[in-house]
Amino acid sequence: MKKLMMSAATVVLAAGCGESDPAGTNPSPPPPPPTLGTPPGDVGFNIIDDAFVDDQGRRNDEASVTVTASQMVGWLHEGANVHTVSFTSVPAGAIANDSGNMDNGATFVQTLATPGTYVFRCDTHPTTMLDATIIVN
Ligand SMILES: [Cu+2]
Repeated sequence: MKKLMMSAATVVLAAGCGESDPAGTNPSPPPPPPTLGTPPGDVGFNIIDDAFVDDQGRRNDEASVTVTASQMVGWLHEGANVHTVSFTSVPAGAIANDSGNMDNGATFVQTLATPGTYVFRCDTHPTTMLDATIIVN
């Protein structure tokens, strides 16, 4: 009889392994970083839920691309939350449009005609997703 009881307990424990782990006692390894898509335009940024990411993997205030005035800069939204591309600084006389709210899968493209440095942020996360730059030569 004792042996039978042990078997029953083992079955219960084994069944528990396949269920959720609210106590966090059985952590699984973190998932690999997501593979990001290709933004539209000549060069651009991926937008994920905590960062603008440039074509070299740099994020937010370290993210920067350099283009010539005839090139198109694109953004591809691959996060789950609403984000914007909102310029906080542009060269004198330059025009840069705001993307408005972007959802997952949305794209945004700008051709920036005036040389200089353009700085943008996300207006829905202005303290965490900020100071990414575009340099137009
Ligand atoms: Cu945002």
